[in-house]
Amino acid sequence: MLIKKNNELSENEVTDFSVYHNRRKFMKTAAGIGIAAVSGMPIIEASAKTVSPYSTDEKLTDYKDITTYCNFYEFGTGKEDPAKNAHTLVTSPWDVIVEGECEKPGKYNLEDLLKPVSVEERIYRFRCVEGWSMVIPWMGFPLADLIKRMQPTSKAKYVYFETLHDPKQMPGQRRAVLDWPYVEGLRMDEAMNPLTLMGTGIYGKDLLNQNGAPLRLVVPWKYGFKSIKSIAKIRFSETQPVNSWQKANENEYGFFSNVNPDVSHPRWSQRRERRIGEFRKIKTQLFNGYGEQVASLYAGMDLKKNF
Ligand SMILES: Nc1nc2c(c(=O)[nH]1)N[C@H]1C(S)=C(S)[C@@H](COP(=O)(O)O)O[C@H]1N2
Ligand SMILES: [Mo]
Repeated sequence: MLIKKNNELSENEVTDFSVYHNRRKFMKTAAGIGIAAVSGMPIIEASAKTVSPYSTDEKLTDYKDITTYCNFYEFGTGKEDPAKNAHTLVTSPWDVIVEGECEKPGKYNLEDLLKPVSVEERIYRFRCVEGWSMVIPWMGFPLADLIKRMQPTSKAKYVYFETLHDPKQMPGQRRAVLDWPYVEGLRMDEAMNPLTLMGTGIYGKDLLNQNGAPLRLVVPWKYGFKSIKSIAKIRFSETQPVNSWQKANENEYGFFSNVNPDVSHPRWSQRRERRIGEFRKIKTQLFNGYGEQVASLYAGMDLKKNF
């Protein structure tokens, strides 16, 4: 079962950066030697190939910060609420309903859904619309792998996602903070982009409930709220879905929500961001720095209108 790949590190290894980085270096070198021994290639060149071209080498955010400074309104609106409250969520067994415009709709057990995928590590910048950011070593697989298996029809123009709706397990859903369940959507080309991940873990371990276990979306060039947690339903649709934050306030939150320092939130600037764990602010980059991979998706679009 490939989801186990997330469990390679023990708890105390995970909290220690140097061990984590050394292990990564060791893995790279070991893989490099293996390839070099077979092919006679220089070790450095061979080992470089084992690093995901999509990963940033910026300083990682602390595991503790990633798992205690969270947004997950199903477990409260405070940043520290999800880590305290999310233990009531039962993530195994877990089903994902796939429906709409595809050839393989159905109710899938998560283990079956994950069996054919290979989980890999991707270190991404993650920018929240509120102005903070993190650098997170995700475990996951490209959403495109899952979409292809579901064989979307030619009518499938968007992919819609829904979080589990169960106020017994998610006490925040007893209050009308948002229109539950939390929903999100991507245009098909955004969903198929190789950067878009289905996240299953962080720092080589399975996701904790507060980070969206057992399965969440990770879209690194968009504001954090697009990365919907604890996904229980996926629908292929012909029409553009309305996401939760858009429903809550369409003047402040749009469908695309691409990270863009030139488009202010009506109540604050998006020019700068604070990395969690650091004090200084840094400049926010267009598409969160992933323009090379995704700018072409929006060619000819007015990004001020399509915010
Ligand atoms: N179901 C659900 N998904 C959600 C949210 C939420 O409240 N509910 N919050 C979003 C927001 S605003 C952000 S910034 C990220 C936060 O992810 P993290 O807490 O794992 O860093 O999750 C997103 N996904
Ligand atoms: Mo957010």
